[in-house]
Amino acid sequence: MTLALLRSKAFTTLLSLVLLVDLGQAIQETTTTASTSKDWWETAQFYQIYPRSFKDSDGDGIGDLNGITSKLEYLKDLGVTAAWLSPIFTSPMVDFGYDISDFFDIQPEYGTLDDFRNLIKKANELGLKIILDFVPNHSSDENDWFKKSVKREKGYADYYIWHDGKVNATTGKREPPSNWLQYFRGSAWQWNEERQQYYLHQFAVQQPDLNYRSPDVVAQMKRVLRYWLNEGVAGFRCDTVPTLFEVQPDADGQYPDEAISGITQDPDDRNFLTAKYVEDQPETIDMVYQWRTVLDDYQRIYGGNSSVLLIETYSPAWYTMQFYGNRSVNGAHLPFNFNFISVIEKNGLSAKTVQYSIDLWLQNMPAGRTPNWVLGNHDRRRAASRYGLKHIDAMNMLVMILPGASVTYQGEELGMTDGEISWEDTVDPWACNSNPNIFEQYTRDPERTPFQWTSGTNAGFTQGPTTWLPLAADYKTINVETESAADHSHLTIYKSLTALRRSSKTLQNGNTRYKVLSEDVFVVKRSLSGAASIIYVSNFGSSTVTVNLTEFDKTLPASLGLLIRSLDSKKTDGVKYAIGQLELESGEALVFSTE
Ligand SMILES: *[C@@H]1O[C@H](CO)[C@@H](O)[C@H](O)[C@H]1NC(C)=O
Ligand SMILES: *[C@@H]1O[C@H](CO)[C@@H](O)[C@H](O)[C@H]1NC(C)=O
Ligand SMILES: *[C@@H]1O[C@H](CO)[C@@H](O)[C@H](O)[C@H]1NC(C)=O
Ligand SMILES: CC(=O)N[C@H]1CO[C@H](CO)[C@@H](O)[C@@H]1O
Ligand SMILES: [Ca+2]
Ligand SMILES: [Ca+2]
Repeated sequence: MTLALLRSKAFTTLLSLVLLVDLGQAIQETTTTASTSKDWWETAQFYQIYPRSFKDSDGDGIGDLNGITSKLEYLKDLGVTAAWLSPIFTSPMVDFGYDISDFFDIQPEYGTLDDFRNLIKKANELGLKIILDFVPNHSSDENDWFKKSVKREKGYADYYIWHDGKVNATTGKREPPSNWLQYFRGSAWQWNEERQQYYLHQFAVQQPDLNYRSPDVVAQMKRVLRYWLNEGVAGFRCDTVPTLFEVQPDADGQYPDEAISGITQDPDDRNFLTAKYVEDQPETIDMVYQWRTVLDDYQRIYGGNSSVLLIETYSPAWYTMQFYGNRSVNGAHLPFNFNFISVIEKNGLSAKTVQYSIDLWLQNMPAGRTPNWVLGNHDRRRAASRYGLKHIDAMNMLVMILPGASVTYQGEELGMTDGEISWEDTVDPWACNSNPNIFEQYTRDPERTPFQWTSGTNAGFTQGPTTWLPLAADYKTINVETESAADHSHLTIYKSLTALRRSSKTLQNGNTRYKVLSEDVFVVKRSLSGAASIIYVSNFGSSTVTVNLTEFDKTLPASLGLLIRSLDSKKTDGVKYAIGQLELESGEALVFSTE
């Protein structure tokens, strides 16, 4: 789905090429800068909150800010560094907050500005950072800017991308300016009766694209950033960045048509066409550099910690890596790395696809930048459903053992799986714009079901009688209450990992080596001179195997102390295991120390 599918052809071609060469034989080694003074975000665990589904405080069945505030202690206890909140701004909720009608205020059903200030205050007290979603590509059609633009009011006439369209020589009828398609199915152009022009919307009809070729828009969006920095946020996660700019019209004022991609036969599906003219334009990279300057200037003037820019992009590496900046300019701190989602979705989970996903990032990343690892978000089926519940610990371990920052989508720490949502209960516009036969291909509702706090009524998400989406079926066993009480659970494993990441200089600053060891087994070693090494080993296959870890690294001691083990592992924490003949069951994942 989404942008990744569009790229999937490129990915598959690349991947099959690489897999022909047996990567399993090669040991990949990365030397990270052994600097001991890393900034907070360079080793951070980010945690994504989908506010609508996190915690309801007033019984209306919809999550809200006071709900989040009441659960900040949970995040502290979990050991994460910063939480990023999906949009909380005023919105008609056509795309559940990604259609913003006022970038400077809070959606009433989520709370008020005072509630937000209270949330920030409590987070500061706990030493947690709060990051907001910045949705720069479009606003809601109910935004005052759009209403003024429709009326061609002074200063707003060019805020959006307007066009007269074309006249069909045969029929004499007006047609859209180009064949471009929106993400949520159908034309990306919508006729506006009042202004007598088409406007561009790369997402829903109610999400008109802002015109970044207008200096007023550029200035306005920087104002948005400064406004929330003033409210004490620690940075922004920028939504759907590659769609920011489109190609400029030609000398006659016309936009070029996209070619047919050959990926799907469905002419309403965005993937029916290429996205050469509507994504990955060079101007977009420069705009991100400009936003970074806004953040850096703010810190220079007002002091305090650095605030971060996290970028959402499913674009190919050659484009994505430019967001980091170049030799003379800083860009985003972390362009999100979705390889563990995209590559594995396309090619399945195996030691080789894990290795390939890591290579694809580390081998393309510019020198001196910080890697990051993402397992999921509110647009993708839940990690435990995609990888299989038995591999969720292995994947949570992986993203925290690898160098750099990691990102957790709410519920991944519990092993939450997708909910089953009928067509009748479906609310996601992407699915609703399709039909009862194919909606499951598009719907993003299953990964947005309410967070599971307890095994009680409505999973403790709300005191009220209803929830905005039905609960996932597994809430009686997969929830915070049950997993906290257990000696060993996905949650306790997750907490051990964040604790290790915080305490281990090796994980923060060490070198990284990794290898496919036998068909199904993947191993990572982090090492730092003068400190214990950390070894991660995981069996992604379906049968028990015995491996010899000295084949991977001859300098390892004959036995290693077990620090953390996956849920079903029958080994014992704290015990030393001989690594010459280490038996690993299917799905077993272990974290060892050389001490
Ligand atoms: C003009 O309209 C006709 C009839 O609907 C259609 O077949 C043709 O493709 C259109 N031409 C262009 C250039 O879109
Ligand atoms: C870096 O990016 C800036 C801003 O886009 C550009 O002006 C400059 O030429 C680039 N420098 C290099 C070395 O690529
Ligand atoms: C900066 O971040 C650190 C680590 O999270 C925190 O302890 C400190 O209070 C922050 N300083 C300011 C000025 O916010
Ligand atoms: C992961 C993510 O944030 N996806 C969002 C990308 O942008 C569109 C439009 O704003 C949203 O619908 C997605 O949820
Ligand atoms: Ca509520
Ligand atoms: Ca755009």
